[in-house]
Order: sequence, then C-alpha cells, then structure tokens
Amino acid sequence: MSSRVKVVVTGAAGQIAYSLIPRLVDGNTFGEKIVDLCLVEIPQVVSKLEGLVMELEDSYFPNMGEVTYTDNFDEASHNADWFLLVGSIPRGIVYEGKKIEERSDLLKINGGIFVKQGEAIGRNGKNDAKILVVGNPANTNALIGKNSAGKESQLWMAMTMLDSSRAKSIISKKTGTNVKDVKNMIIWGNHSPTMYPDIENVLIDGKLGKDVMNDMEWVEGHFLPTVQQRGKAVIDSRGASSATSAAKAALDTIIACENTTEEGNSFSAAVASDGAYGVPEGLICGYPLITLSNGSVEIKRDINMSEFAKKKFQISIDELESEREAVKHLLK
Ligand code: NAX
Repeated sequence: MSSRVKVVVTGAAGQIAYSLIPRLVDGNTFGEKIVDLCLVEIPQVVSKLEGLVMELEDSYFPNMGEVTYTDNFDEASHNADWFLLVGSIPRGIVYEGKKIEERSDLLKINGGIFVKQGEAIGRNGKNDAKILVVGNPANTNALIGKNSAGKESQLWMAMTMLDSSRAKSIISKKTGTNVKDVKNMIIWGNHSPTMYPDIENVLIDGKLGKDVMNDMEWVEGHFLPTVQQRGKAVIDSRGASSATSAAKAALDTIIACENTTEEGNSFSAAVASDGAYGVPEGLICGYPLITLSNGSVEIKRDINMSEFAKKKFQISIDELESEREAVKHLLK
C-alpha cells in the first residue's frame, strides 16, 4: 500500500471545505499516510486559498505532504487517489438575482461543472481513484461525472453519510443508546427529501430496528420527516447549509472506504446501480456498502425490505429517474 495519498478538493474556499481540509491531514482520516493536497476553486476566489494554505502550514500537521492550489481542475486531477467534489452552488443562495431553492435550478447550474471534472478524472485520475460528490444535487452530479469519466475501475459516490449520521443521532436520542452502537444505518435512494432512512434494518445495540422502533406513528410522523428535512432546518436556522457536519460525514465516508467493514455493519453512500434491489442500472443510488479486506467497496446485498420500505424507496428511485431524464443532454 502506498504511503502517500493525493487528495483533490474542489470548493476549497467554501464553508464545508474549511472544516474538512485540516482534518484530511490530521492523521485520523488516512492514518500514517502522508497526504498531498490539491485545492481547487473558481478563478474569482482562488487567491483566497493562499490564506488557507498559510493556516495549514501554521497548524503543525506532521502527516501533511505537498499542498498546492489552482483554478485549473484538469491540472489538479493528475494521479489523484481521492477527489472530494464539494464545489458547487448551494441551495439557499441568491444566484443571478434568484434565490436557489429548487432542485431543478441546482441541476441546471451544477450539471455542467461535472461534465468537465468527470472527463478530467477519467483521463488523469488514478485507475482506482475514489470520487465523493458532496455538491448538490449530489447523486445526479455524480451520475454526470461518472458518465463523463467513462472509467469503470474508478469508484464514484455521492454523499449520504450525513443523512445516515443524522438518522443515527435521532435513534440514539430516542433509545438512550450511544451513537456508536447504532449501526447498519442505510439511506436508500437520493440525497434529497425523498431519501428513505431504513428504520427496520438499523442495528441498535445489536437489535434490529424493526423489533425496537415499532411505533409507526413516531416513524412516519417524526423520524422520517426529521431526517429528510434536516438540511433545510439547518439552513433556516443558520442561514447557511450544514458545514461542519457535512465535513465530518465526508471524512467518515473516506474512513469507511479505507478500512474493512466489520461483520453485520454497513455504511451509507450512493453508487451506480447494477440492478441491485431492483434499481434501474446506472442510477447513482443510496445503498448499504461494505469495504472488503482487499479494499474493494461493494453493495451489501442481503438486506430484507418490507413492503412499507419498498414503497418509500420507490419514490426516491422515481425522483432519481426524473433527474436523469432532466440531464440526459449531459450524458454520453
Ligand atoms: P460554499 O458556497 O460555502 O462553497 C462552495 C464553494 O465551491 C465556493 O467557494 C465556490 O466558489 C466553489 N465552487 C463553485 N463551483 C466550483 C467549481 N466548478 N470548481 C471549484 N470550486 C467551485 O458551499 P458549502 O456550504 O461549502 O457547500 C458545498 C456544497 O455541498 C453545496 O452544493 C451544498 O448544497 C452541498 N451539501 C451537500 C451535503 C450532502 O450531504 N451531500 C450536505 C451539506 C451541503 O448542503
């Protein structure tokens, strides 16, 4: 295993990145490996990264390798092991005089970015590169990027770890269990309010959720809407989208991919469907994932879904299909 890892981060002057980047080099995420960072921003703000690099240098990170910054993604992408695609226009901000709240607007604005970035990753990234799309609409941005990259050996993911962590927190509060004992928290579908957080297959202190959390009124009336709308609730309160929790979720996704998954557990991210669980092929869909001891990341395939769960999941699959339809002109 290489003792160095190169990580490219887009949106590096944004609020998620400010919380994320220092923790990529603090020795917790990649262990003892030396981490080379390449930070990417748009030309209008790229100069701000000079200050961030100064702060990184001033922070005493023994595992930090070479740190560079650029507004040229193509240049940044050479031989990278990890791509954290955070850069995009977030919900809630005013863009060209209009407040961006609808997914359709986000799709339009952000879709184009991911064609170019995908092509560069396919051409220049390592053959076994892992790509985590955080920028919304994350699943469909990843679909566009993966399609443009055209390299099956690279793993494209869209982030649903934050949704999974939010769901774990609610369950832990409800049951008085520490979050670390809430496992196998699956987020099915899209990173959007249609996602289905699987309350039946989650393991709470080793017990199946369906045996512990059987108050369906609470599940439907509180649990599902709270997880599904949590992003909006944070925006309404902070006036900005989730940042430190999103950064932690990105780090947790990397850690989950870099380490073998323990028996019975899984982690959440959206990856391309190969038809698993009846999802149309190619859609970037939230699944339970496991990392095998040889390092490969796979969909966990032995989850039983109730009719209730399947119905909820289908709503999100339908949304992913309609998003794919909306960006079909960007797909090769
Ligand atoms: P910020 O607006 O603070 O930062 C975004 C940064 O991206 C800006 O500095 C901007 O200049 C840069 N950028 C835009 N286009 C770029 C490009 N083509 N190349 C490089 N950089 C580019 O947003 P922030 O709060 O950091 O959020 C970033 C994205 O994460 C948003 O799309 C947001 O919606 C999304 N989120 C995704 C979450 C998830 O769970 N998947 C949760 C949190 C967050 O809502």
